[in-house]
Amino acid sequence: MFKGLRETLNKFSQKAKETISEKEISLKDLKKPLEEFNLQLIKNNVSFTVSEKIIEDLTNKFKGTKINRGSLEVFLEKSIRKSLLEILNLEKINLENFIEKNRPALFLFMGFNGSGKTTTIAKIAKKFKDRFKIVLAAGDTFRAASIEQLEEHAENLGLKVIKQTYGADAAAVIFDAKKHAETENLDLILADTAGRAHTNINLIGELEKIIRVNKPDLKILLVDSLVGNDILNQIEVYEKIGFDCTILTKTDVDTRGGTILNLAYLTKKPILYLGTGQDYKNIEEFSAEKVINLLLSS
Ligand SMILES: Nc1nc2c(ncn2[C@@H]2O[C@H](COP(=O)(O)OP(=O)(O)OP(=O)(O)O)[C@@H](O)[C@H]2O)c(=O)[nH]1
Ligand SMILES: [Mg+2]
Repeated sequence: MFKGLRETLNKFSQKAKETISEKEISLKDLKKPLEEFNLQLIKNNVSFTVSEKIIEDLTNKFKGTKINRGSLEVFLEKSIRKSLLEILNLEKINLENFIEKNRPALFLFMGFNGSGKTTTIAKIAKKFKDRFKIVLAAGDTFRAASIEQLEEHAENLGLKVIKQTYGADAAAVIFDAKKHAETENLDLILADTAGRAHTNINLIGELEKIIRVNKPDLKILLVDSLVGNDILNQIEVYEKIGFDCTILTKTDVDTRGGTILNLAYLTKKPILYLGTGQDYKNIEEFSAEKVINLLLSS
């Protein structure tokens, strides 16, 4: 996970030490290593705004001080750790308490095509199904085979799916699921939606209707780790609709790693989970400390 970013962070202080021969190091000696560091961050998908913040943090730490060459590595690691913590230290949501408080809680999964909505619904259902009574809502009435895909997961997990036909009003499907959960005294509704691409204005309108009609308790935005620069556009689209928190998927297949920093810094919203593979068990709770320790490990 986060391989490229991890190597970049790891190598930076090492490289800085190698490049600089002075005994006492000040900011001007670090100019070149910092430039190279910035470039590497960007190469590993860290967006310009975020890399700028990290470089600026380091520069500010160094301003007006001279560091002994021997303590440079420790100094830089500490400074980077602090900068990363500022980015990743997001508000937390305790989902179990949240579900208890909002029973039946409606979670709405949103995100671009292929971002991992349907798979993540199944992973979360599996995680919570022994503790809570769950129903799935087939709110993607648009993409071919999407209902069958959700039904297959439901069958594997022994859960019920509320569905209509393709082309049906997604808001109505989710409304039915909500009513079902209320009558059956269930705890949690996990609602799938169709993948949104920016050109699909009508699908965005559909999403807005789903929200207006069903007032989800939690609107979750799914982002694929491989999204690259398009993350800015995706966040912009969903900020218009509104979302409460995010899930970063496919961290297992992303060799760069910068997306997690972008997601945290650009949304400032809780990251609930990281997707770490295609199996139901491949989902990990997000923890800033864990991610930072991993990023700074060799
Ligand atoms: N390696 C890996 N693959 C994942 C992960 N999450 C989802 N996938 C895969 O990504 C592909 C798309 O996942 P879906 O869950 O269908 O995505 P979706 O957002 O529902 O897609 P649409 O319904 O088409 O918008 C599937 O092949 C999943 O198995 C993950 O964390 N790691
Ligand atoms: Mg889907």
